[in-house]
Amino acid sequence: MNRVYLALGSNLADPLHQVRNALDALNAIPQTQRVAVSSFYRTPPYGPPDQPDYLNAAVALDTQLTPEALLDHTQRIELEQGRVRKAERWGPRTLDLDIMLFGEQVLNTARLTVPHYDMLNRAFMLVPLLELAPQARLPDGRYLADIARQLDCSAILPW
Ligand code: PH2
Ligand code: MG
Ligand code: MG
Repeated sequence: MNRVYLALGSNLADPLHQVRNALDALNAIPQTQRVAVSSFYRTPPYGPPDQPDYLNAAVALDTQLTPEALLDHTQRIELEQGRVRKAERWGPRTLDLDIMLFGEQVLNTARLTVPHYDMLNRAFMLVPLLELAPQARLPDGRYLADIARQLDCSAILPW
């Protein structure tokens, strides 16, 4: 069994509806229990500025699935909720489900980089995760709270 932290993001097609649907869908993943859900945050876009603000949140799961099997489910849920992959980097999306941490595992495969490759630069990922797990650490032992302290978290507001 591994404790997993997912980042949820949405800035199209009624983000609150998207995230609520996603939480229901996450509940139905086999061999997986949803342990906790963070508050919902309103965050300015990181990347191209000409897009709506995001709803961001974090979810803790306990799973017996492999990382790839869990990724199959999160990608299926993204597609079921109308996700269309576009060329634009960091562009708007109906639903983004990213694996931030998967137990203490470090993965660098064609499909998956864990810990999430850019989470240490993203207050919109760290603030919700730290709400669920203030003591959370990277596989190398560093505390995420220490990293978040270096970031500007002032634009991470309640939804
Ligand atoms: N996701 C992105 C790009 N930019 N900005 C915010 N505020 N929140 C996100 O979830 C986000 C983003 C690509 O995954
Ligand atoms: Mg993402
Ligand atoms: Mg993603």
